[in-house]
Amino acid sequence: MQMLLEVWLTLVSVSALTRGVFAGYGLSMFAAQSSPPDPCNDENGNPRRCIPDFVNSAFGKDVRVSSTCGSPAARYCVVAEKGEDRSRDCHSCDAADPKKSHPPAYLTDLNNPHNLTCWQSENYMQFPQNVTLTLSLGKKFEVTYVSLQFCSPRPESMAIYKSMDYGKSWVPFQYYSTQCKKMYNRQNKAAITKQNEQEAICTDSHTDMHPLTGGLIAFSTLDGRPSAHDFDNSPVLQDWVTATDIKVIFSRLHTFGDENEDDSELARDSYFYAVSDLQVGGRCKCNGHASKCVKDREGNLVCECKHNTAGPECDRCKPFHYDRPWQRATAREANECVGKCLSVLSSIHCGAAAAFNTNHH
Ligand SMILES: [Ca+2]
Repeated sequence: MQMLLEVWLTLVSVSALTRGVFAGYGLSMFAAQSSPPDPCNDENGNPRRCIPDFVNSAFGKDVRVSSTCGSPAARYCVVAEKGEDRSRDCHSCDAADPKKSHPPAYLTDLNNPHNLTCWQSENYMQFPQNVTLTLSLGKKFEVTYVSLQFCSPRPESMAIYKSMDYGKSWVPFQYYSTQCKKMYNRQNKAAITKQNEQEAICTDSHTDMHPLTGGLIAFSTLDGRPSAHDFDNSPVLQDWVTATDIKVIFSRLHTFGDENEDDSELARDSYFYAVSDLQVGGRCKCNGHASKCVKDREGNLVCECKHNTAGPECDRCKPFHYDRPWQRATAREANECVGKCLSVLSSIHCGAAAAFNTNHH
């Protein structure tokens, strides 16, 4: 690494000298000649917008969960229906036995459709009790969707929240309920207009008790929002999709209405939340100035900033590059940060500093 850096610095100095006084911040030409195609610069070395790959940012991450079955071991029963008949097949959830445990890690492990692994709550955590799942993404992401695949029936009511400040404050993303007004004081399927594009809506779609297993809830953050087709020019929606943390609150269980009958214990042991896969689809937020996110020296996820930008989201200009206000890149304009270097000597200095920053992740 050290040797590479030295070679790089030497070449940069030579390149700066040969290009003379106006070479300044133009490192990009050099980069284009000596390295594989750079998503942040075109073939002529001119800066262009670049964005990290689309990923499931929940994958492999820890989810904090308020209730998990199995401590102590407990019975749970799975309901199946055959025509009019309902049968219950009972098992044991035991956190101490790997074959019978349903830990939170099963929410974000590799999702193999032929071998589903399900996190499962304790039985009958019914309204007004709730069950929460909280996921920290580690930095700002631009979230396209949040999806949950259920092993149990889907909840009768649930809400998805996001935080933009690492969990200090939360705003609603979306509500699902058969009774939007009663549960969340929202109208069912309210219209989104240009005036309220940052408003969470409540819907009774995807709240059926059936299928009893395998149901999906998928919230698409831009769906139905008027400025979605012009996302580049909509700071409101750019803000709306930005999240550092995601929280899901299961508010009310679906039941067959038998939980207060004679054999209520059996019924109650049949009602719980179970989820095989939680996904948060999106891109690491770098404002068009990085093509990937990497771990820094402290182990934090940060953008690998280009275009003379800096900060965890490439959200400011780096030192000596303040000649133009920082701006997000668009499809048309890279909006790179600019700094002048006035002499050959300072041009070497600027070039070296830029190379050092680029290499020093
Ligand atoms: Ca799983």
